[in-house]
Amino acid sequence: MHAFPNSLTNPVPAAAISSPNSRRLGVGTLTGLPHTVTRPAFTPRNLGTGIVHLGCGAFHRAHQALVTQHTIAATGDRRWGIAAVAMSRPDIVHSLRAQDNLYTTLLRDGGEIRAEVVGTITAAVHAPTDRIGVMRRIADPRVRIVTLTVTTGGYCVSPDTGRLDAGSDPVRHDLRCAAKPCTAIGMLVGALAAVRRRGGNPPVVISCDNLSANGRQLRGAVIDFAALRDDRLADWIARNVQFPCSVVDRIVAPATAIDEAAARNSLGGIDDRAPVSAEPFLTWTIEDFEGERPRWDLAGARFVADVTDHELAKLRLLNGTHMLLAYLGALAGHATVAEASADPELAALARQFMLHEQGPTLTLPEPELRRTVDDLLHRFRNPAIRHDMTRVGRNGSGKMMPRVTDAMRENLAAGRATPGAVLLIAAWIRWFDLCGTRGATMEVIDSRVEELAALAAIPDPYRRARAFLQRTEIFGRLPQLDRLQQEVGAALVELSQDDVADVIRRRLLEHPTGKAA
Ligand code: CS2
Repeated sequence: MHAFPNSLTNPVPAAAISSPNSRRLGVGTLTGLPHTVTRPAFTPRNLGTGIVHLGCGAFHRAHQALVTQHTIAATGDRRWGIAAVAMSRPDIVHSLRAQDNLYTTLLRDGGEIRAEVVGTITAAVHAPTDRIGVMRRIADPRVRIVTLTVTTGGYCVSPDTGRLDAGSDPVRHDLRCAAKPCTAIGMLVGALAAVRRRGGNPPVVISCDNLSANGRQLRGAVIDFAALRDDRLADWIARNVQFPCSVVDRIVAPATAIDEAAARNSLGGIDDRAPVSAEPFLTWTIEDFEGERPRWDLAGARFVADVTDHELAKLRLLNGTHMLLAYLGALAGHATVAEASADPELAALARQFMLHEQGPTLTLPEPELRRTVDDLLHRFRNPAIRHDMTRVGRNGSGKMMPRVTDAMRENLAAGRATPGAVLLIAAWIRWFDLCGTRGATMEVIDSRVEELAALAAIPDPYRRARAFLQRTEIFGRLPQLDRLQQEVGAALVELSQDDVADVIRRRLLEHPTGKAA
């Protein structure tokens, strides 16, 4: 039986083949690139497609697509090309197709750039205009792995219940139009239903997003969605489909005109309209699973029995501190994480926050914690990565719990003070006051922006602090609410009156080690 009706399975147009004279990156220009540029060690056109990736953003292209390239180079196993699916905007699809799906990764450390042309993308697909094509590809028996970077919102999970948000508009749409879903969850369920009808093993589905227990959240959302269509399908997915958790760590900044210029320079004058820029650091930890997979472990990834400790350390040390630097850094007038972490007060606060607030909630031994903190501060300071505050600070309401307040709750229960988390929360609230005012550089992008802006309008800072802190869907259930209200309220007053540097200096002196006062 055909997985999808034939009339609807229009093949995605083949990538445009560039002419040998083109000044644009493509198969025809690959051989003439300067020897300093690393090229695929295989012929890109000879790859099969064993992976479908949903969310063809810079993060995927600077990470998984590159690791897969190194894996294919190490093993010669040509089955693992990637059909990369853009979930919303078509620009990246157009750019990739115009250059035979090739693009450059620029690994930047200060002034140093290492350029590598990546050739693992076998097809660039635009989901909104080819939803059936996406499902057809996922259901293809040669596809053994589906990976996702669709951001937190893409999982359609309600923060209140941790299960599928069945009442949200996109989910309701996908339940009505099962044949043409718009969400990643709807597409996965549609494709898995086709695999079940066809028979044979389903692909393994791996989340690469920055969520806690990302595989389990994804599994829950997919099974909940399937159950709303057909209980037997939900049951089949629960028994047959593996959703390992995975943790990716690489700081990737969105590409700008500067990156295009840097790519052209590295490629000896050849244009690349889809370069990605990232730091050299990279880790990828994947919960082990049954079945075929590329030997990503030969190219820097790790398969482990359980990713939990690694995930907590990454979310709390790196991502939590990113939030601290973004919210306070923007209030101090810094435009990027690199600028903020070169500021002595902010750097001292970030170090204290990691060592004495986030660190004690993790299983990392002290010397490893210290090493990780030093490395992170070095990574944050990388001036070549323009990680702007609005981007790092976006969707704070969805990031607070896993990155900040879960640890804060543990600290309070253990009698440890939480001055960094208090300042972080106060600075985030302050963004709502300042956003849109004259001279403010930050922009609040948040799925709850309207309701939170209404809370931010409460004139009394202590009442305002309480109104925020009571939002359990953002912070979880916080203990010692009266004390926290006083602390966040006082921080709000100080941040509205004084320089950020003075506020930090005063508070660092009050709690020099973050221990309970
Ligand atoms: C950042 C992450 O924007 C953010 O939330 O904290 O994208 C961060 O750069 C990556 O998780 C690094 O691995």
